[in-house]
Amino acid sequence: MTKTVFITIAGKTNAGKSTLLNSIIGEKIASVSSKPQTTRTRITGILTQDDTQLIFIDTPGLHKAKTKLSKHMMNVVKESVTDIDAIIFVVDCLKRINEQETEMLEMLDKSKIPVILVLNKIDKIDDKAEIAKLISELAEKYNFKSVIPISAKNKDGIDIVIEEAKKLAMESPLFFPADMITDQPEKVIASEIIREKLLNLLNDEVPHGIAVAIERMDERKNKDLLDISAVIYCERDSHKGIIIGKNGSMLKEVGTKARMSLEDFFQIKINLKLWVKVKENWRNRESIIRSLGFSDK
Ligand SMILES: Nc1nc2c(ncn2[C@@H]2O[C@H](COP(=O)(O)OP(=O)(O)OP(=O)(O)O)[C@@H](O)[C@H]2O)c(=O)[nH]1
Ligand SMILES: [Mg+2]
Repeated sequence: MTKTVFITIAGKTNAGKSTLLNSIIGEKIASVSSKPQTTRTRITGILTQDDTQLIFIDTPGLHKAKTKLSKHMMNVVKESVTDIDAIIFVVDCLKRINEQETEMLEMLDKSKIPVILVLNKIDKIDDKAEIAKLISELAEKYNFKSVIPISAKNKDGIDIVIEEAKKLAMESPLFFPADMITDQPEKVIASEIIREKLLNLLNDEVPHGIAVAIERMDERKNKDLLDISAVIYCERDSHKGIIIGKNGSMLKEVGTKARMSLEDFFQIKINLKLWVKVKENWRNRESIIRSLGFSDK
């Protein structure tokens, strides 16, 4: 009989949840950046080993919601931690536990859902006693199924996370084909790859106001070529100028980096066309949030 388990990956923004998901799956399926609030929707990663299927759900990071988009993102988190078999709660071991994390840990403690605590970024700590201290501090307050120190970036401890996740699997038919790694539609993956490049290349407040919509994605007949056209939405004319850059240099760099990652993911030559448009204050406009696919409803 096969076994499955659904596990939500939750925690503060920038803790390394998406990096962890990518390391578990062994492929880049979730966008990663040093900027907070990188992940905006739930991203499913599927790992099937022998007769066990682990289904991980990466979520937007906990933060104080200031825009309507942020509120939708926090609703996605709330929905993703109920009706689930287990939670992996990721903590950045370099940072103090904040209010949002405490609130969620208390909520999970009451819910009786098994929680695996993952202390991430241990590669940045030389004094291992520090890690032990943090573990005992948290384990004293909350009830964890297990506590695992890892470095998601260096793929250190990932095998232990997978082993612990497997212990929670229950007899059931498989929900996805064994070779499937995500249920994200191809257009969503493509737009996330482009947005990730923008997050990594741009500074300050510009990246947070960006959304990417794929207008077209067609494979040319008889040619191994995929045409992708995407629109980059931003909130202001001045931001549009920054995204395009001097003589189009920034957009060109984004395009080149995105095309390379897209070709890597889709394993086909790609012809990428990018446009930049302004939609003022879109993160507070319900209809635009919905049309871009970020609504939690
Ligand atoms: N040194 C170090 N950096 C890490 C590690 N894991 C993640 N990072 C970095 O931390 C930053 C945030 O990583 P993400 O995976 O995007 O974090 P996240 O929790 O998904 O963030 P949100 O989607 O905003 O909630 C990136 O710059 C990563 O490269 C780690 O194990 N060690
Ligand atoms: Mg993320």
